[in-house]
Amino acid sequence: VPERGDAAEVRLERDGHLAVVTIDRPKALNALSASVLTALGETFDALAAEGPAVRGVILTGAGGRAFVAGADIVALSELTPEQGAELGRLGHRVAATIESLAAPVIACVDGFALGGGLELALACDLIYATDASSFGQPEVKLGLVPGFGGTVRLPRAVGLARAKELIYTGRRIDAAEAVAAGLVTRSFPDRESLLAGARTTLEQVAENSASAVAIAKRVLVAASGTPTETATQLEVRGFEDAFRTDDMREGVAAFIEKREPRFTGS
Ligand code: CO8
Repeated sequence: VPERGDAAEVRLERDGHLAVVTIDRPKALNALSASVLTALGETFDALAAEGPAVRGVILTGAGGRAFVAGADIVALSELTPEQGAELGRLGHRVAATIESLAAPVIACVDGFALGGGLELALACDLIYATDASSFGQPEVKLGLVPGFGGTVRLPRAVGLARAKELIYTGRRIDAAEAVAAGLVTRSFPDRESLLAGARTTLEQVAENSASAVAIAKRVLVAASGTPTETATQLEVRGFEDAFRTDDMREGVAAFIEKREPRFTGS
């Protein structure tokens, strides 16, 4: 099993055509220091370099208590405003790396997903969680504001009013409320079933055309939050791109010939 990124804080394991990325800094509840963020970015860059060999990614936290309890507050205490902005930009680059990966990424939350931790989960395609998990944007309790996409992606996930309530109060919600709000897609009784559930979904995705899934992800990410006209143009371009793929010719031919398609991802 090859490892990339900083082995001390971010682990990468391969499981056939799936990958599991684990943030492993349990003593600080997997808090995001600059080095964790850099290692995460490098890990997702390495997965992107593997191209179609990677069909799905699980992102999770080690230690059994947290996905990620936010930015590293000790590190934040020493930053100038300019360094704070730099950290924010580093975080946004990591989010962009996750969103630009062709394969879908599922955040598997088992415990706290707070502040930058919730924002990291929001950069993934889906959030699955154990029942015992909790979610929140507690930045205002520290005199801070979300700095890693919380004001952008949380309203898209749960609607503007719910996002405002969560960001202004800083209150934590449990997995049941997060499912009801549309933030979490599925919840599970324990970590084992959580990871198994994410694997099942990613395997189901991997049965389909990799190029079609990649185009769908690209359009969904790019169109999110844009005006209808821009979004529909992006969709038409994606639809056109699908027509350029071998997989589209194969998929429709297989349907017409009443056989299973043999997708190559090209
Ligand atoms: N940063 C650094 N250390 C942390 C963090 C954190 N965010 N969270 C927990 N820890 C540490 C604790 O200090 C403690 O360390 P030690 O054992 O050395 O004292 C250890 O983890 C265990 O934590 P607790 O003892 O506090 O455990 P509890 O069960 O009592 O409480 C909580 C768990 C509720 C999760 C609590 O730890 C907590 O409130 N943590 C902070 C949560 C928070 O406020 N997060 C938001 C941070 S701000 C942010 O994320 C800004 C986002 C912008 C990012 C931009 C760049 C990408």
